Amino acid sequence: TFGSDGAKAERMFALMDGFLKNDSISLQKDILRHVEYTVARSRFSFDDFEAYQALAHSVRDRLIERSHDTQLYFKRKDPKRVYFLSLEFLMGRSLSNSVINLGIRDQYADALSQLGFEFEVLAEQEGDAALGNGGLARLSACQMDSMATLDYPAWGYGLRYEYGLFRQVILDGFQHEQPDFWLNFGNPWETERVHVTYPVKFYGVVEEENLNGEKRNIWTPGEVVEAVAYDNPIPGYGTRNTITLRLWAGKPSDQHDMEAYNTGDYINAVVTRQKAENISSVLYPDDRSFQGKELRLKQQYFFVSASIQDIIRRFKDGHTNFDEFPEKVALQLNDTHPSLAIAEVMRVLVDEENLGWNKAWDIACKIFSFTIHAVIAEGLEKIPVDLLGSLLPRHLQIIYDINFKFVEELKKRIGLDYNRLSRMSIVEEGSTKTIRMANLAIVCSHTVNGVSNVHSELLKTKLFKDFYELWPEKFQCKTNGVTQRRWIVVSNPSLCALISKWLGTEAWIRDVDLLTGLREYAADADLQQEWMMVKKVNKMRLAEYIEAMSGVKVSLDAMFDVQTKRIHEYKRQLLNILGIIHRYDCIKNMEKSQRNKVVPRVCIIGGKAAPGYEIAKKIIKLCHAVAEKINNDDDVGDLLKLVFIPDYNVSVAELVIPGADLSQHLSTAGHEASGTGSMKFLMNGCLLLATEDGSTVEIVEEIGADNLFLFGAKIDEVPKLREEGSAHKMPLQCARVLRMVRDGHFGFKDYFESLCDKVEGNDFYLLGSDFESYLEAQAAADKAFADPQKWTQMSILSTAGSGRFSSDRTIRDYAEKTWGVEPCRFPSDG
Ligand code: GPV
Repeated sequence: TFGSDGAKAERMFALMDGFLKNDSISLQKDILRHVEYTVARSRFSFDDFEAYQALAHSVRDRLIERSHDTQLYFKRKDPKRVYFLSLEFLMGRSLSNSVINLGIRDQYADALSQLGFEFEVLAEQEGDAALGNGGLARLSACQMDSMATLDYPAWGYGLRYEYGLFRQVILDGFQHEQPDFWLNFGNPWETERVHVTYPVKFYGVVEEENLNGEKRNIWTPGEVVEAVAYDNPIPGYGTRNTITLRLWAGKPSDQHDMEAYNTGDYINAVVTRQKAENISSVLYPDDRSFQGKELRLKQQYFFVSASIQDIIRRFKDGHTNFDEFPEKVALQLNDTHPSLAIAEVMRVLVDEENLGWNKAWDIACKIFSFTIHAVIAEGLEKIPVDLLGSLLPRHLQIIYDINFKFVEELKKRIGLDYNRLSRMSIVEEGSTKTIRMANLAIVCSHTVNGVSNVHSELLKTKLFKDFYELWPEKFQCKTNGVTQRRWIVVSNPSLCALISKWLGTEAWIRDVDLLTGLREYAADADLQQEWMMVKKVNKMRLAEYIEAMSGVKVSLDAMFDVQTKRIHEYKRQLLNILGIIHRYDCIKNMEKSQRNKVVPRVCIIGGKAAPGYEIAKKIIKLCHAVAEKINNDDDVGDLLKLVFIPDYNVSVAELVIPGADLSQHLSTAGHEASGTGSMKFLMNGCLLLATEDGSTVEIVEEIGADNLFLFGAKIDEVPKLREEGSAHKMPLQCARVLRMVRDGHFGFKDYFESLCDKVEGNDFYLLGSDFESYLEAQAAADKAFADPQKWTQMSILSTAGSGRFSSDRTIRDYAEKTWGVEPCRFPSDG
């Protein structure tokens, strides 16, 4: 290739006229060239969507230049790289984020307006890349942005699902799921790497062979699927570095089934081959629950195997000695989903590289780190041994071997404490024998991370207590964070401009701790005035959206009160709805003359329920039933509105979060590992109403308990309250509200019965016992909102205190304390 031939490369680069230019005329030319040659619209009749496509392609060209520079530079410097393995990435849209990180948003806006287009309008044409479920998946996306911005030599690896997270459609108040075929109109951001492909093996048999006196395991697969790489550029902000998110898709393999062609059944052979593509076709929509499906296990191994092969190929391109592997490679496991990587690395090192077990294990233990997002043991992945043994026979053997050696070692350390040994074993004996993936990950990883302080403590004292006692040094905390690039700069441009104006610099976009500089102006009347204006503009945008979606007109003077996140019992959207019914009931029963004291509210709820999660679906229906009643009650008018925002996703979040006055985070204490939505609201100057759970505890440390509304049982009070069970008195107001639901005040009384039963039964999530405290916090919020100055000051202090919750801080911490990687910055000023 000419890459090695300097003179030839120089000449070609000269022919290309150097890098692409970013002045207005060059941008216009590039966009038009893509209209003509990429989108292929005749000169020139093209609509907004086609203009978006051409625009996106011109941005991609610039991203590709930077990716090339970055990868060549990494190759030359050969730093230790970190590989972030995750089955889910919730990227959302790429256009605005890309041009902002490239530093050419204004140039593009100008070029487009010269062509008669508006940047914002074209940006709205883009669909979301929703290759994930919720918090865990969006965290991966934020962390990719931070890894790029902080110049870490990082790669993301995942699966290129053809169908992302289902679209939520509401019919008659019920959730329906529709497929998200997001690739229908093409994906201008990705590049298919037709030559970056690897065979991934499944099924078959393992036989022991004796090769010159050495025993070796030979795995003859029953099926081979080819993995092909699709690269998605992730540009850093204020740097030329652009890293890659490499997603794998299934392709039929040439090695597979050639026999079938020879038997004459040509048509069937082709059809069978086509099935290979199914492997990456659809994202599992079940958040936090483990289903044990074969296809899911196939997906996990498929992306893990392709990624490991890719990583080893890159390592071998320049290194021959595997002793250097841990100096060049850090593998981060995003939850247990990719933890088969451990068995796969062992298989490759032992069976293919012939390193011998001990050496291979030594290497494996130096490269893996593991972050767990779960709080309770019930949700942890346990793979039935039968399933694993049939799909991946060699991996099952390897896991048994790992476990055997681990348990032997353990016996030496702790003696024959069989209870403890069986709790810690990677293999769980029982009616169905299973592999505990979290135990496998802990045994092999050098670091086990929790995602907030309280979560990390919980791992040490409850979930993985036995392991903590054995290896206290493995356990770390990496409190989650979100990227201020997307959650302020992209989604809230007016707030972004206001912050930069008052801080006198845009440096906070890379150095978020500078936001604390806003504290000194929190009481400044001018800033407060401007701050309120920004919120108003964002509320206006949101109000327009609400009206378009639901037909409900909302007043901008009302408090916009938002709870958006996946629907889960532990997140207690039901508590919110019961509180709204209570509010409605109070207004109805109030003297007319008293009503002017009521702080008007627009309650906004949004989020998807897993398709098989009945209770969550009932909560969505209840929300609609209550909304129907309230919104059509002229007697209540603007004092109270309730709207459900359908199909909550990243781009809807970008609209909703800046427009919120108050946001609710109601998890029963001890159930939310961290929570990251709250951080986005906090950055946008939105006040929180929350339980003292997950990362909220740390938010309180940063902004002070006076600047948010806390309520409810604390983490250590929960077990006792549960023990007392239904013995604790159901507060009257709560009972009254439930009675209204049971009596059919909102229709569908039979359908809602089981929801009410849960609260009035054992009330596992403590809605009853937290109810009064919840109402008090709501009253405190009303009172604060009635005083705009006070409210605005609290709002400014929220943004000012949000710096700690940037994913930049999280990623720097990972790089320094877990991965041992250093920045590797392409030498230029971005
Ligand atoms: I386990 N999380 C998630 O989104 N999906 C899961 O399957 C599991 C956890 C979430 C946690 O619930 C949040 O508290 C946390 O902020 C987020 O992961 C990122 O760590």
